[in-house]
Amino acid sequence: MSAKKITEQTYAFAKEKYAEYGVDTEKALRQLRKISISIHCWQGDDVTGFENMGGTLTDGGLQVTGNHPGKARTPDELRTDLEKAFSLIPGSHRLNLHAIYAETDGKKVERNKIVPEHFRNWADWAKKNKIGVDFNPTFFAHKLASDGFTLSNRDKAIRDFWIEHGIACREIGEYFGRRLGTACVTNIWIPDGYKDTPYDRKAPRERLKDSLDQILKHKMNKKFILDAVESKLFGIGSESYVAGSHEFYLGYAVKNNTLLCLDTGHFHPTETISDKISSVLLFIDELLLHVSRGVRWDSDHVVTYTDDLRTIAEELVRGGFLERTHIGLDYFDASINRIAAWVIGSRNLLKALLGALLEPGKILSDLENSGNLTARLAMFEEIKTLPLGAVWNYYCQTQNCLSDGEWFKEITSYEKKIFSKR
Ligand code: RNT
Ligand code: ZN
Repeated sequence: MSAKKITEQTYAFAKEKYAEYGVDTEKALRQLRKISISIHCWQGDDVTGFENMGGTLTDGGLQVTGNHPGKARTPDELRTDLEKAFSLIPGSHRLNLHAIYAETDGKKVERNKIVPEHFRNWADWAKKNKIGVDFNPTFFAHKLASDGFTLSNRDKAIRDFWIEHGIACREIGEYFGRRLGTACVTNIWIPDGYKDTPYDRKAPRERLKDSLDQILKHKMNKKFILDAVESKLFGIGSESYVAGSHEFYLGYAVKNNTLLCLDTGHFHPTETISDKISSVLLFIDELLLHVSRGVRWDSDHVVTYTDDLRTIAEELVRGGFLERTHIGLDYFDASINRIAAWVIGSRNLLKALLGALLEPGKILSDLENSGNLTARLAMFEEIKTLPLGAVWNYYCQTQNCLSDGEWFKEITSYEKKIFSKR
């Protein structure tokens, strides 16, 4: 039997099996097709960007480790690698870009002076490939971030530089939204904080609030740009205090009607963001997720198919939150093939979402509401081994994408053909 036929037949059996639980697999696949995840460009070059071509990440609290060959060194290399990754991820997805990926034609352009023109190649490429773009100002890897403070710096000149950068980036976000006809989520994350215990926790937060107010003062059309703010608990060099904490940004987002970004790595190690989703969405309109995987700390490992990931997906589906949530990936592992890293994380995220869409929600909620908690537990455990893989592979096939067991061969041959020459 051909591989295609096997996939179709195993799907047919899986469909029947799910139907026994009242689950319509066709409906789940239609819903999955509508989900676009925002794939982070920075996995392709270890968060280096093009300001200092051939360089590495310095100054500002992010750490990439590993030296697997094949790192993209130029915008064209990065785009070619992204095309390969996109071709191995079923469905249509978005690209998440950072300001340091500006193309300035070899000229040194300060971050507070970047303009949409520096992103024209990206926009052309996205348009051609029918990909929406999300954007991020880069408040790290810069000499004016080297004392650990940007928007909350006590030096007004430094603060102003970063405020100007934030404003410039919103213009660029709006440009992407207009050109591509899909709102560009423009997310602010800053590394600001202290390595050791501060005396004054208040002043940096007051300055941060004021800087954000200045950046976001100019109202822009939400059809083109959606502003988001991202908190953090600690970072490298900011172990004791981070100005932009969770409470800070939750309050900021509620008060100023911005999106809130929850990064899975930015909380205490036993704290999960899945439990936060249904709370914060009672008070804010839309959410941005940075799906990552911390190992012991915010280590930004490639997203794997963990309980943590599945619970996030389940919360989004059960709560009916998919429409109000922008799902992005955020990790960087330089010790393995970078295209595979994109593909593995993205496919896992989609698989988790498919699993959540295939939950027998009616049965589970009836059991819960009738107080039959023993049967609820039994059902939770039983459905873990339903044939999700068969539905997933069928989905890949219908999206003209290679299924599990097939896609990795493409990575091996790309590595031989392209990476070996870099
Ligand atoms: C850092 C934040 C932030 C970055 C990217 C590169 O801890 O998670 O989102 O990872 O902007
Ligand atoms: Zn993040």
